Amino acid sequence: MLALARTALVTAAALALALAPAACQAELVHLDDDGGPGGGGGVADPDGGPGGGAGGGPCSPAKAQCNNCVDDDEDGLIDGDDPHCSGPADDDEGSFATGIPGDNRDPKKQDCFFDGNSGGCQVSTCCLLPEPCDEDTYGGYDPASCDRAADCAEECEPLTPPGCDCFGCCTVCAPDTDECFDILINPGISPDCTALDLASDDCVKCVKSAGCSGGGCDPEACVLCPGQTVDDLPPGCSGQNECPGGGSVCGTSADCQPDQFCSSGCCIGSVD
Ligand SMILES: [Ca+2]
Ligand SMILES: [Ca+2]
Ligand SMILES: [Ca+2]
Repeated sequence: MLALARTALVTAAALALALAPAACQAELVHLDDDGGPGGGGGVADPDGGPGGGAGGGPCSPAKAQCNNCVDDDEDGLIDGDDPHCSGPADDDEGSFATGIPGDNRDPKKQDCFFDGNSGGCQVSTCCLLPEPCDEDTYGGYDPASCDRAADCAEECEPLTPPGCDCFGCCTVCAPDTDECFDILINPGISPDCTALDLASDDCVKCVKSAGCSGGGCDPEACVLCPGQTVDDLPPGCSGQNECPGGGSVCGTSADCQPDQFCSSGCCIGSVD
């Protein structure tokens, strides 16, 4: 009898765990609808790059769109709170493009998405997509390259926001509905995807790499996903977010170390 009760308890616990992700989504609080889709933004600096210092540190009007203290696309989320901002050098707050010339455009190979360049350690795009992978579009599937994701960790994990893997597979939550999806945000893969239309086929759904990650996001554990603010956290968090791995909580980049960037409420590293 005791054994039977114990089995039932374990089964109930397993069931609760299995149901947890769905419950999380259902309980998410909707954001204020005070922003609306913005008209502006989304255009990269025509002369190629952000002016006045691309690195982290406190926002200033001379810096790139994602670190200029302004809600460029008028969606209610400023700079690192905006899911379209991959880092302080990202000069395009209105889309998942980075506004950095030549950055992250390869549909077949993915490198560290958050280091502001293409190259370095790479995995096949198919490592990050559900099977079966369309190899005509995304190139050959090299399982060995998936294992090499861990080689990127030392360099890339410090630059990767919570909720994303190193290659730009991120749990992005729509600012207007707070519905969340795992999206490969690389504009080479999802060129027409924006946070306003995450459910569409324009936003290619992905499977995160286990080998290289900025840490998971989970509002139930008070860790914000890209696109969320503390207003989206459950009451138990008391309006305060937490960061994976004991990282530093921030409101803006001014709360972080001089070379860091505040992304979804957590200080992350940045590159110049
Ligand atoms: Ca901005
Ligand atoms: Ca914004
Ligand atoms: Ca962007």
